[in-house]
Amino acid sequence: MSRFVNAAIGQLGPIARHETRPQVVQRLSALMHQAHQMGCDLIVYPELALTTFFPRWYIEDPAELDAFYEREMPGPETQALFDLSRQLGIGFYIGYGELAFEEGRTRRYNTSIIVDKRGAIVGKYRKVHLPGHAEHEPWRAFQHLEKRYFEAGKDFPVFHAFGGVFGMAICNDRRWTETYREMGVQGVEMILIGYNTPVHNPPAPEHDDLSLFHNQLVMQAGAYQNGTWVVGVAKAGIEEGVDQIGGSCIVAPSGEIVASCTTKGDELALARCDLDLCNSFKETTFNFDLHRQPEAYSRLVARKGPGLMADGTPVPSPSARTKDPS
Ligand code: CDT
Repeated sequence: MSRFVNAAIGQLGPIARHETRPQVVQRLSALMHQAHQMGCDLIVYPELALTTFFPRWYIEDPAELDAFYEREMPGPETQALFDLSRQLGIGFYIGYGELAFEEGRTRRYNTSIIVDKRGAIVGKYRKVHLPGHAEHEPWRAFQHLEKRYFEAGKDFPVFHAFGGVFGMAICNDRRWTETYREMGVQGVEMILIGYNTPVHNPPAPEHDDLSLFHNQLVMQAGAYQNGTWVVGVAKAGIEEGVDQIGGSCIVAPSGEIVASCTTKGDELALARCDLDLCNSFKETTFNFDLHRQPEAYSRLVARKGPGLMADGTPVPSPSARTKDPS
């Protein structure tokens, strides 16, 4: 049996700070038209795909900050993309800054949605792993203020869409084993991930040369270890002076990359993804019901970090560790 989903990567090049939603929606629409012409069921866009990656700035004026968020989805400036989706019969994933009013106050999330071929939202996800920092750190070449500008999401739901089980993650989430496993135990067959990843990470410049390697490493491992497709999509190129990686790709449940972008601009890449390719992984090596041992994993949810060692003593922080003189 085969269940094919023709999936397109809708990679974006940079979005300047002055670019408007209608301008961006036009670029997204051009990619959607191309994907439709290529017979795609689904196009995947990046994280925060409607604006520049604004957490790189410390913004003090609340009105200026709020302008980067969507109050409704679809809203007046994004409705055209939903209309095109319905007209062409193609679904999409997109990331955006969400401004919500919940439990008596305004909340901000780094959010993504899956939209089906009729232009209807079938799933929403709020980024769980928010990287960076909450306070202004002027020593950095640029800020990464996601911890200031967003609240963390609380779970990794999966959704029935495109004839299979779909999940979502956003950028930094893709580096965490737990992201994939949480959806893996819900039977996920395709995980859609948008990202904005600067080549340079100010606290760890020694990782800069490895940024593309790490991008592939985590998505390939996540796909294989959970027997799922993974579609990773960048906003790439030099955006407001910050160089962001490309490396958008589609990873099969085998862990193999089957399609990838080659530029750092607006670019389409596609693959014919058979969701039933997940089966042999989910039924053999990663048959969770047969082989997982949750009773041995209790620390995973009981604590955040190293905590105590088996003998009850605290684990020293990495930088406090000294070599045993013996
Ligand atoms: N957008 C986002 O989550 N970016 C982070 C940069 C962190 S620096 C390693 C990422 O994990 O790609």
